[in-house]
Amino acid sequence: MKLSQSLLLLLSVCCGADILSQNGNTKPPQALLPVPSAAQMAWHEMEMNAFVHFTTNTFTDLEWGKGNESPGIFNPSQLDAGQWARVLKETGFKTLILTCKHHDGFCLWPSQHTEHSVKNSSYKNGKGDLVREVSDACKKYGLKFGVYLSPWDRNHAEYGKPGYITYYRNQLKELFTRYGPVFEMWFDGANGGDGYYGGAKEIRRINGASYYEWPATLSFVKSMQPHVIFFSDAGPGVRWVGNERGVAGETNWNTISTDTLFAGKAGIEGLLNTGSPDGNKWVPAEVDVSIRPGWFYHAKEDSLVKTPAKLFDIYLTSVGRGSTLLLNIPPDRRGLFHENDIKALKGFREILNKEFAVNLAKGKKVTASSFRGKAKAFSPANITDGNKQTYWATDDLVTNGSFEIDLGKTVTVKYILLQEYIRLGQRVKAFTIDVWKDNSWQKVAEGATIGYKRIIPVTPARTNRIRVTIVDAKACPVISNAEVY
Ligand code: FUL
Repeated sequence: MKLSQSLLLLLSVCCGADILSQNGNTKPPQALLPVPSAAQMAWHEMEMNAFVHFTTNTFTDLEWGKGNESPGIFNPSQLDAGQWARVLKETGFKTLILTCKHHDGFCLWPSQHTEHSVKNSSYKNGKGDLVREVSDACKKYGLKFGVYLSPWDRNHAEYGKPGYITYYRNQLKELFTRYGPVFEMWFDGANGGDGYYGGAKEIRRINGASYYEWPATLSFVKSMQPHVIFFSDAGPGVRWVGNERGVAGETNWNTISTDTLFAGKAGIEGLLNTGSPDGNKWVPAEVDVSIRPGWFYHAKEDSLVKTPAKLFDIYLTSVGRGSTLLLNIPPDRRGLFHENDIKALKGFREILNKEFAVNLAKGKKVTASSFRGKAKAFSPANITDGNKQTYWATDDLVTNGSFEIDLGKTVTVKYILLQEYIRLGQRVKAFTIDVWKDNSWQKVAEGATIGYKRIIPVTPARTNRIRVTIVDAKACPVISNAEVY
């Protein structure tokens, strides 16, 4: 080791931050656990996913089918899964999650374990397989495919008894071995109550914490497809956001302790909405919301499709708060996305394209209160370089600091977008944003968490400089990106 290197090493140790490696280079910050898995990281980057609710409910006008529906009523006249996938692709969605079986128990694929499926429907004279058509359409349009298989089954005679668990796993086996990769598996929290149950027509209650033997079921699915992400209130892949209005917590931690959580547990909505800063697992919130009041298509809701402006608001309270949006678009009785829904999706896309047309911070000069080991690898220039793999970081003991973006000219600013490099954990606990105006810094926003992505709308301000201050963080801040619109 050269003298200068030993001096540097000594200095950094004396300062309480051993951030130099043997060769004198500054080491990157250590990961602050928990951190996302590779599959969770890919899920964060999807940002916009689509849900498709379709079953006999579409033909009975119900939201929760009772389980006594005749399969014969399922008869979409012009079904075109290619239309769904094309519209979703064109409007910026990355995936499609299909209700292969909802609470009524009707299966959209010809399962060999029940008669309550498309094989006894009028659709294609019983020769149809919707799961096949939808997974094929997803492949054709480059969308990832996901499945919803309701644990609660109001049709099945053995629901509530051990035999149903075997049935449920047999169905998972069909879905996970026949249709190619499944990126996400949805386990709904609505469980137990009255139903047809093979003709018993009674109320059946189950213990949500133990009945389904989830650990064994999940390992069984993982043995078939190791990369699948599991959604439920308790994850383990992603968690419910605690409401169906499209709103993630303004403070939104990707971390939560799941020890006492299970799907459907009452009274946990608040916790699911915000997560917890000291949570011991990485289980980010997914924002599921429907484009219509109901999850299934009802003609009487044709005039109640959410407007493009409302969808944009939801985007800001989901993706803009570090979550992933899961927007439901229910096909109508023809088996097509309705014209009004398509119009709303296209209008939503136009707003996104317009509001986020030009990133005013791209490639602009950034200075910071300090940066890690004064090394270029961690310099504030990484924040505007357009590369999400590079980041600004401070020394280990420095858990606050600020950076300033020089926009080069005076412009009108409406949104500031920030991203932490979450591969090293979620860190920021408090931040403020100021704009330079009338020869002083003026605070335009403050918040707690940033996470994968935070988009902060501000009252439009004319300025040429923006300052972001990390007021407090769990460990040295690690910021990969800032954009200004
Ligand atoms: C809920 C279900 O009961 C709704 O019908 C819908 O599927 C929604 C996504 O989850 O818990």
